[in-house]
Amino acid sequence: MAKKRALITGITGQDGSYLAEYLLEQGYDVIGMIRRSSTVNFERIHHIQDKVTLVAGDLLDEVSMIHLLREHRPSEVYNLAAQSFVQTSFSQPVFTGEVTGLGVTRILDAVRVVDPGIRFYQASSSEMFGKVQAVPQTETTPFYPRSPYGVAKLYGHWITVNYRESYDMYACSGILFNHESPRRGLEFVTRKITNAVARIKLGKDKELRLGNLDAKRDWGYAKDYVRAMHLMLQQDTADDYVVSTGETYSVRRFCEIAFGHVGLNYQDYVVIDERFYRPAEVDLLVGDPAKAATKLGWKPEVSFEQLVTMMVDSDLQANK
Ligand code: NAP
Ligand code: F7E
Repeated sequence: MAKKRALITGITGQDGSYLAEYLLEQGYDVIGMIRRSSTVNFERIHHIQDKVTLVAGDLLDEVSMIHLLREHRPSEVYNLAAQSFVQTSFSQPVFTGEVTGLGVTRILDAVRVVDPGIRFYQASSSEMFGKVQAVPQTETTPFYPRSPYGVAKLYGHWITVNYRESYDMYACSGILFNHESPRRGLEFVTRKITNAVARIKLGKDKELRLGNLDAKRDWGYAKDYVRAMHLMLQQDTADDYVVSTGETYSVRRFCEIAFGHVGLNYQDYVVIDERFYRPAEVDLLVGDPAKAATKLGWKPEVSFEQLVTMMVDSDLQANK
């Protein structure tokens, strides 16, 4: 049987790197779309660089994606690329809309033009629930985004549904709740905390400046979540799924566990800094993963405490 071939946009990101590893393990040919930059940023994929094919393309440029789809003919496309940082979306709302929102139309349309039989995964987000209209959030909970990022993701979600319904494409939207790992970008609160804990423990820093400690998130492990992406594209029909743990914890609790893991009290080091507050906040997210469990047979394997301590341990090693 011919090898399956997948294209991943955003392969240099946290999820892209884990998904590439997972698909290689499943025997796929993996094509990774990377955007041109003056310096390479392959930190997350350097260990698999010789096993994947990296090709240039950009979500801002539909023609680049038509060319690479024609040349490489994947059977599955995972659209993970995005301007993914909520805080930045407030200062760069138009750019975020171009990449995170309209970018989805560009790649979906490139797929439609080249081969509408290609299976498509869109990286949608719990940020679409924003000011939540029900607890816990399910696939049928009404959306109420609270940032330009959330608004852009909502556009990406609905254009995916629209292409599925208009052109009979196998297009899925994975509504993923926050997922973290030692590869998480340093600007996101979890990694910011675990990196600071390591640096403080090693005597390299003295304090950690944070914003809203009372925000609650449903935090899972990125490596668990990429399995769900793959499962969504292996079903008889395309559909949308919430992927989450079903548990929620505050940023404060994350700090407590992370500092506690190295024998410190977060209250001695965390300083509240207004600069890290957002113009509009998402106070509480908690997803109901029942549909993913029943229909995909998916469940998370790493607990919240395991995730926090894994990230602290990794940052202790990296900062030595
Ligand atoms: P990430 O680490 O920020 O990675 C984003 C990726 O997108 C990077 O590879 C980046 O490339 C690429 N990219 C950005 N702009 C691009 C453009 N114009 N053209 C092509 N590539 C571009 O994000 P992540 O945490 O892995 O998340 C993956 C996806 O899931 C994102 O769409 C994110 O919005 C979504 N999501 C994430 C979470 C989460 O908790 N992690 C939850 C729900 C949804 P560079 O390396 O060149 O910057
Ligand atoms: O913030 C609060 C902040 O930036 C989490 C992205 O992957 O998940 C992510 O978006 C919470 C917020 O992630 C700081 O106000 C407090 O309430 O880690 P974050 P996010 O905004 O939830 C969703 C699902 C995505 O789709 C996104 O792509 O933590 N918080 N103090 C802080 N956050 C940051 N970054 N920095 C602080 O100092």
